[in-house]
Amino acid sequence: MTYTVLDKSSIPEYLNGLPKVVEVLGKGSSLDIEEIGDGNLNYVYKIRRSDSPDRSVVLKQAVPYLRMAGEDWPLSRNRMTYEIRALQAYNELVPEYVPAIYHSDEEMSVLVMKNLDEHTVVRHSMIRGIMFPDIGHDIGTFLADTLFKTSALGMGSIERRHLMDQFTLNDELCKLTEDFIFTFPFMEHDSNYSNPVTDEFARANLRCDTEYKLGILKFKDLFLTKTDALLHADLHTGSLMANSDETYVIDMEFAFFGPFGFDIGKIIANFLMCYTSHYYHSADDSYQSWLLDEAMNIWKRFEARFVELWGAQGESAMLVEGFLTEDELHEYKKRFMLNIFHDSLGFCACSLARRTLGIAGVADIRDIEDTEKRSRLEIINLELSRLLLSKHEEIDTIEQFESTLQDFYKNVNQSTLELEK
Ligand code: ADP
Ligand code: SR1
Ligand code: MG
Repeated sequence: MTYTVLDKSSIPEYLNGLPKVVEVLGKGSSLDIEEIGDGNLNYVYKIRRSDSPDRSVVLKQAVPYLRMAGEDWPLSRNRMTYEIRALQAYNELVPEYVPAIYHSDEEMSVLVMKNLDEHTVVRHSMIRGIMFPDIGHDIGTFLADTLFKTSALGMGSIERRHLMDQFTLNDELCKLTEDFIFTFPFMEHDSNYSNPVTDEFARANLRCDTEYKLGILKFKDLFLTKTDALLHADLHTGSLMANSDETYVIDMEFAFFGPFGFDIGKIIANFLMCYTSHYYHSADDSYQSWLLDEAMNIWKRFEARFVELWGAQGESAMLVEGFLTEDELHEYKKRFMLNIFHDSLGFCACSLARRTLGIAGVADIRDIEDTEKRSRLEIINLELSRLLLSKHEEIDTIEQFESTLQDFYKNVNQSTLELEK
């Protein structure tokens, strides 16, 4: 079907022509359709059968511009092609963590998928102080399975290059990341968010700090050049929908082959920004303790599961029988995992700063109306970004990372924390 932008009036006819969707929704009844997109880029509709509301689907369509900026900011809609391909790949690799696909159409830039109505967007719930018992474990498993199984350790060379070929041209979204994560926030740029005291801090402490900027460039370089594994590439708490039993990952339109540490660092950064925001949102530190535990669990579970998958793997593009002795393999694994860990800390540092200074902030902090209180939290994010970027190669274990964070938060100036609600 030739591309047309769907809306509430054209969706019923479109869906009626799709047998797999008709299986879910049934035929004949009228449909209740609601646009629920709260993301930055696309339109998302929840569609229910009027006479049987438990029969429902979600339809997501990309439009040829950036939704958050409007039609004046063109952005190719082929981003949906990559979301479709990534969701198909994830449905093979980790079906328990992603919505099932009922229909996909690259021409129409449309995806019709399972409605995750019994789950909430984790970012919103975490701002409200909701705990998800298995979230760190689930994210860690998702990361290990998707990253290991699409890496040169988990696939043969030829098969892997064909998979990579399906994602190589997600060019515009990779460019958005290069600009909005690794460049504009670290210089004066019109697209940046502005809060006077935070701006002043960034000017005086980050944008003129050569070592900090060269550190950011190290990670931009990794992003531009490393092709370790298929990344989600926009893995933040707004890309997770969960309840107390299940965790789902959505919104993989940025998917491409990039460095292992990128997804890991970004999601941990989002837990840490939520931690910081709870100096404002919570009356005591109990929710912060839970957040810190779960952020650490992400890495712990990732590492254990990645090593487990590696142990069960036969030959791969990277390793063939007889090349390494047992001792050499042990040493190789140790260095390999340490490298991923260091890179994750560096990407975490980049993410903390970009969500603070750049166009796309996190609601956890950016939705706080009082600019002065918000600024105090923003500066905590920036201080932490500075600390982690400068120390990412010195922190070798998750225990050291945890104690670094505990010391950092202990030292945050007490007056900064006395945020009158
Ligand atoms: P964008 O690409 O524009 O960021 P998202 O994929 O993040 O869009 O979706 C926007 C919102 O739509 C999500 O925050 C969530 O509220 C809702 N949503 C997306 N996918 C589903 C789904 N499968 N089930 C239920 N709600 C969904
Ligand atoms: C213009 S940048 C928009 C941002 O929103 C997405 O969620 C990505 O994080 C991207 O960087
Ligand atoms: Mg998106």
